[in-house]
Amino acid sequence: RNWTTIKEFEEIKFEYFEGIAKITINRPRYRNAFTPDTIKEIIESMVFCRDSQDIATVILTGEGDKAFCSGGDINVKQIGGYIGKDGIPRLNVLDLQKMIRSLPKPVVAMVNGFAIGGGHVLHVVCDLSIASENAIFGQTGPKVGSFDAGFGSSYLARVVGQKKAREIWFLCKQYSATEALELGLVNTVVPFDKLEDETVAWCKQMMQHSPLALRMIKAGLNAELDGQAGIQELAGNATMLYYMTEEAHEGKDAFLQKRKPDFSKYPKMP
Ligand code: 2NE
Repeated sequence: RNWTTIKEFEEIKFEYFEGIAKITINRPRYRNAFTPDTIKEIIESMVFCRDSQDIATVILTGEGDKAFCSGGDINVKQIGGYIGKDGIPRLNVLDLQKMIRSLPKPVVAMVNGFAIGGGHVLHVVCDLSIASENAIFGQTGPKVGSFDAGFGSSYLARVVGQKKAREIWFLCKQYSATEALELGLVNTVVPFDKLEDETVAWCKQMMQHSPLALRMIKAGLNAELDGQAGIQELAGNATMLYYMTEEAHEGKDAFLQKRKPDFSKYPKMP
């Protein structure tokens, strides 16, 4: 498959192929652990994906055959958070989690090995997860002095249920791809050498469908869980659709033409 580079980064690869963007965490030396700079680069790529007319779906993955992502890079964890090039401690992976959830296009985790700690949370918040047979899943926070009590816990519980979510966090065990499939934590499991083909096939199938329909479904599924922030997102989509109607333009045109708007001609749908 001929992926072309969209932009060169230091800690990720950002590539394109036939409507699909692929973001690859490129730190195999550290099992694709992320630093604040890795996350900044992914966020920049996600903004590009959101705005691009040529991109319909996004794949998030890790370089190599060992790890999808092993969470925050413990080497740069300091008092108050993870330290990047600017020397400021932060936990900007939370911004990325929100961004993945609100990106108005499907984001697919292509889990090619360990999805551990904050790396596990990243696949959890993706819309779909396609795993290779060698993938291993788990949280480590309570073992290494961390936790994610946000999406990493509450959304996980929505996916696997309360008991299992508590087990995953309290015991910090590792789960095979087969176990993850049984838990509903991933959508399918394939041999490693079929992982990209399968993931691209899922993306291509979604790309045959109405992007607006997928966008609304994603926003609706989020809204049920995300309180006012979720409703805001769903409502933003409703506003976008409203702006596509003549009725909305009548209001705007009347203001600019300094006349009273006439909304009487627009249908009052049952
Ligand atoms: C991922 C795992 C299970 C892989 O094990 P294995 O045996 O395949 O590899 P190994 O030898 O442990 O790792 C290879 C190299 O990668 C580094 C290791 O230190 C090792 O380096 P060397 O010994 O060769 O020098 N490495 C692996 N993960 C790293 C990491 N996260 N940061 C820095 N270096 C890392 C195994 O490596 C593992 O359990 N890794 C640690 C996973 C972990 O605890 N991650 C942090 C969780 S907390 C978090 O991510 C988080 C959160 O809880 C809340 C919010 C945000 C983030």
